[in-house]
Amino acid sequence: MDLGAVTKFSALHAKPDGLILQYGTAGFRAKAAFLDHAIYRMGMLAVLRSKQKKATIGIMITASHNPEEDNGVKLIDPLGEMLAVSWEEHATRLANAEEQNVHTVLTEICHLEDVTLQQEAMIIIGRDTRPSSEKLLQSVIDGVTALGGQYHDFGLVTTPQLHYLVCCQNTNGQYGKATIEGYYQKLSKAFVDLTKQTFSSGHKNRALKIDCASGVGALKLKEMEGYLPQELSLHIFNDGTKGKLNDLCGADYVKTHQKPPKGLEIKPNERCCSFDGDADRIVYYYNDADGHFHLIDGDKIATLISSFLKELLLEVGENLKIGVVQTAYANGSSTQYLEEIMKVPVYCTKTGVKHLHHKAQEFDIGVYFESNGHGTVLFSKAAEKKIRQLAEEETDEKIRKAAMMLENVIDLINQTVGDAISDMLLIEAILAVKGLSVQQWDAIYTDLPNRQLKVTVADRQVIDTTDAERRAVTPLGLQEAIDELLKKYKLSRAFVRPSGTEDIIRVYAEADSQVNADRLATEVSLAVFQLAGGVGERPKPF
Ligand code: G16
Repeated sequence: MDLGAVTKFSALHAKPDGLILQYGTAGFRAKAAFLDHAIYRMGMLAVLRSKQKKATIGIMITASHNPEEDNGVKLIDPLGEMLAVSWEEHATRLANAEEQNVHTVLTEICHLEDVTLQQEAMIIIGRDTRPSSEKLLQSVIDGVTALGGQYHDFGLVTTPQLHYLVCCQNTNGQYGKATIEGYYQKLSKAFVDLTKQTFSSGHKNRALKIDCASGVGALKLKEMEGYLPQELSLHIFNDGTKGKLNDLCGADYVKTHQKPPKGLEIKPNERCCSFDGDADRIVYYYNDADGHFHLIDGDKIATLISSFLKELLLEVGENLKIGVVQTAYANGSSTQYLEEIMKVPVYCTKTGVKHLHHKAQEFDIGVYFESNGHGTVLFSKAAEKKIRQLAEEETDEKIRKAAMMLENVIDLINQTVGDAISDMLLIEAILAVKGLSVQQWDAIYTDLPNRQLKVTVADRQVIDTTDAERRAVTPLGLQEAIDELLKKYKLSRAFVRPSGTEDIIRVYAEADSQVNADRLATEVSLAVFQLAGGVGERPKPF
C-alpha cells in the first residue's frame, strides 16, 4: 500500500472533529457537508473489497429518500447485492478512524480479509442528482486512486441501474449488457414480450402518471421512453427541472403522509405512482370518484406480483416454492391475505433490503417488498433454468406460453435490488395482461388504518429491538408502555425502531380506524419521547 498516496489524499479529505458515522440501513447518510472524508474512505474500501473478491465493486453516491441537503454512499457487492454485513463493520471503523490511523485500519482490514494488494481493482461509480453529489464524486475518485484502483464513472444513474451494471460486469454479460443502454434493451424487450399479446388484442393506451421526486428517475425514464411500446404512455411529473429533491413529493412522502405529491393533479380513478429520489422505490395510488385518496404500497405490489407468479406456476405445473418476505411495517391485512387466502408462506425480517434479499434467496421464487415500496423478485438458479427450459422445449402450447411469461418476468425484474422502473414495468404488464384496473387491484384486501410518525431523541441508539424489530428491548419500560397502549385499541399493533438512514426514531401503529391508528401512534410517540430521551417539541395529537 502506498503510504505516501494515502497520507496525501487523506489530508485533502479531513474528518470533522468528533463526528461518528454508522454504516446503516443503506450505507452512510448525513448532511452532505459532513461526508467528504467518509466517501473518500469508501473509495479506498471499495478497492480493498474489489481486490479481495477479484471483481468489480460499485459505489453509489445517494441519500435516496432523504432531504436534498443530505447525501450518502453505499458499496455494491459483485452480484449487485448490498455490501456484506461483515464489511459494514470495516466501513464504520474506517470512516470513524482519526486521520493518522487510516493507514493502520486499512492494513488491518487487508490482514483480516486476506486482501492481496497486488491484485487489480475495478470500481464503477454512479450518483444521483443532488447538488452535492458531483463534488463527492471527486472524493470517491481520490479514494480509489489513493489505493491504485481503476474506476469507471457512469455519471447520473438510478441506484438500481448501478446494481445492475455491477452484476453484468461480474457475470461477463450473462445478466445483461453492462451499459445503461443494455439495461433499457433488456427490460424493454421483456416488457414488450410480456405484453405483446395483450396489446395486439386491442388493450391500447395505458396511461400512467409518474411523480419522479424531482430526482434521477425522471432523466432515466425519459431516456427509456423510446424503447417502450407506444401503448404505454408515461406522463412524468416532478422531473427535476424545478423544485427540490423529495420535497413534498416522491414515494416516501406519499407513503408516510398518505397523500398525493405536489405538482400532480389526479383525476378520479387515474393510475399514478411515485418513485423516490434515486428510483429504488415505488408506490401507486389513485383518487376515487368521491375524491378519496387510495395508496397502493409495497405490500399490495407484493401481493399482485406473487399472485401472478402463482397462477403462472400452476399453469406450468411446476412445484416451485414461492415465499414472500416482509418487514414489521407490512400491513396486518396483507400478511393475513398472503397466508390465509393465497396460502403463501410469509416471513418477517428487519428493515433494510439486505435483510429481505437474504431471506428471499432461500426460495425457488422469493418475492420481497418493504411496504415503503422497495422490493423485487428473486429466482433461484435452478428455478430459472427449469423455466427457461420449459419456455424453449415444452410441446404443450399452454404450458410453454406460461413458461415464456415467467421467463419474461425473470428478465423484466431487476433481481439485484428493488428498482422503481423495473417494478413499474412489471406492474403495468401484470395489470394489462390480467385486465385489472387500479381499483380492482386495490380491492384485493383492505388495509388496516395505520400511521407512521418520527420522534427526535438525543441518541437513537438507546432504543434496541428484537423479534425483527417488533419489540423494544431498551430503554427499560418502553415495551411495557407500548403493550399497555395496545390494550386500548382493537386490531392494534405498534412498534418503534431507530432509523438507519435518518437521525430519528420511527413509530408505526395500526388499529381498527384511522382515528385510533393516529391516536395510538401519537401515544406511542409520547412514550418514546418520555422514555428514550426526546428532544425538541413533544409529539402532539395527530
Ligand atoms: C433505505 C433502505 C430501505 C429502508 C429505508 C428506510 O431506503 O434501502 O430498505 O426501508 O432506507 O430505512 P430506515 O427506516 O432504517 O431509515 P432508501 O430508499 O432510502 O435507500
